[in-house]
Parts: sequence; structure tokens; C-alpha cells
Amino acid sequence: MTRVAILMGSDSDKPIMDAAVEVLKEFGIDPDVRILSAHRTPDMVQKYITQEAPQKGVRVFIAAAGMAAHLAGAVAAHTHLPVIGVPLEGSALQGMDSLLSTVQMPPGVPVATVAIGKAGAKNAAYLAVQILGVADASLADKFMEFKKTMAETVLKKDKSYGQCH
Ligand code: RP5
Repeated sequence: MTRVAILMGSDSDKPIMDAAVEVLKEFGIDPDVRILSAHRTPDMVQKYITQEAPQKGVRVFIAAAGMAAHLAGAVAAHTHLPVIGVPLEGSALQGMDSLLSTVQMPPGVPVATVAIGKAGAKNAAYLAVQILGVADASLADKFMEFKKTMAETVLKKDKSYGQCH
């Protein structure tokens, strides 16, 4: 059983999406990671979303793809659960193509789209944790602890920078 599924359009997306897996693991979530493509394996995407994922207890989907990135939209077409889209680089258009094809969803079929590339992969995982935290107080506490540590790290850097100048 797992509460988060990470789908990516190709194994060439994996080096970037490993960052999302890492963040989720820091919060004690071992995601179901699959290579499924909206264009190359459309039937498998539908089968996974409607049959396999519900059996595994998935509550949030993260879908990452590059180029004409329709994976997140295709996932959103088949589920009532929240879908986070990660646009990836890799084409002549440096990810602008995937950003627009992921974010520009029609009304009624939202995809929560994060930044292009690795920063987006990490934020997709953080957002999934925040979504699950709505109904899981211990996960919400862990997220607040993470924010506190992040702030302390910045303050520490500020302090050491100040001493150098
Ligand atoms: C997309 O096309 C994938 O998500 C990937 O980012 C891109 C290129 O795929 P490969 O040709 O590397 O398999 O569907």
C-alpha cells in the first residue's frame, strides 16, 4: 500500500524524478513509481489509474513528462484524486512546451502544475505531503518541522555570511 504514485512518461525522466522519490522517503512515504506514457501506452495509463492505483491505496498522483506533456492531463481525466504535474526539460524548447501542455488544462480538470525540472520534482513531493497532511496530523507536523529546519538553515547561512563581511 502507498499513498502517492509517481508516473513518468519515459525512463529518461527518472534522473530528475528521483528527487521527488527522495523527498517523499524523507517523510516516510514509499511511492509507487511507474513509467507510463500518455502517448505510447495510453491504455495502461487508464488501467493503472482506474484499477491498480485504487487497490494500492493511492491518494495523490504526481505525473511528470517532457515535450508535449499530456500525461498529467490524461491522469486527471480518469480520477477524482488530486494530480500534480511536473513539466520536464529535454526538448529544443527547454521545457516551455511541457509547462504549457501540463498547466493549460480546461476548467473542471485541474492539474496542480509545479516548476520545470528538478525544483518542480521536489515541490511536487512537498505538495503531495501537504495534501496528505490535511487528513494526517503527524505528516502535517513533520512538514511544519521541515519548514522550521529550512528557516534555521537560511538564518545560519545569513549569520555566517554576515561574519565574513
Ligand atoms: C515524454 O517524451 C517523456 O516524458 C520524455 O520526457 C520525452 C522523451 O521521451 P524518450 O524519447 O526519452 O523516451 O513523453
